[in-house]
Amino acid sequence: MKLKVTRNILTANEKIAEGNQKIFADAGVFVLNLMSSPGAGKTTLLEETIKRIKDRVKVGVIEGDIAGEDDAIRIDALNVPVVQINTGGACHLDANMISSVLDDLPITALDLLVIENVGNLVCPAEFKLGEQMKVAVLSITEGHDKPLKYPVMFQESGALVISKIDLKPFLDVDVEKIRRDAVSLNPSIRIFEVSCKTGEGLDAWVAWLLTTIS
Ligand SMILES: Nc1nc2c(ncn2[C@@H]2O[C@H](COP(=O)(O)OP(=O)(O)O)[C@@H](O)[C@H]2O)c(=O)[nH]1
Ligand SMILES: [Mg+2]
Repeated sequence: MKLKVTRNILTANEKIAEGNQKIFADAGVFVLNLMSSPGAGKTTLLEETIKRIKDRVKVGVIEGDIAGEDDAIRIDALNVPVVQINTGGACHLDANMISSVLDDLPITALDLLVIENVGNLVCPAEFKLGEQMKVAVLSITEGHDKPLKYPVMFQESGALVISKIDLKPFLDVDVEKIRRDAVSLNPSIRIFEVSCKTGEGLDAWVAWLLTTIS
């Protein structure tokens, strides 16, 4: 019975996600769903990415958090349109939450809409929002065992950003294993190693992003 209920929820979500997808396609905006566990560096990556592309690409952001407006305030400081969703307890965004804020963004004027999902390595990957692509961020402080322990996010994502590589000297982490396991789960996944602290790897990530959304 519980399984059936879960399936019904996912089916209902998918219908709304299809509606969102059509709105995004009609508006000509590329939508990216950014996912990771809390603190992996999603907002920092988004800030550094926006700084590098905002002269060339019109970017908008939807921030998802259980509570608080901190991330929206950080993005607002970069002068790009941003809406904060507070899920009030839910550990992921769903398509209905996205649908309900679309009127608050200038969708037709945007080239790229990034949705920063609620920090969680499990649930966000299971709920389609109407995005064209999911991107997973995994910081090396989380350990190299995470792709195989939490496979769905890595299977669903078009790209994996391995973040905080400036911390490598301080950790016993096998970054090659993260790469190997991510590819074993998803042979077509694109992998980037970045540090938002030193800027290492950001050029390659930004170049790929610009090509992907154009
Ligand atoms: N050393 C280091 N710290 C980082 C890096 N990226 C983010 N952080 C730090 O990680 C913490 C969480 O970052 P945040 O972007 O808020 O993560 P989010 O919860 O995934 O959005 C903050 O203290 C950031 O300064 C990085 O590349 N290197
Ligand atoms: Mg954040």
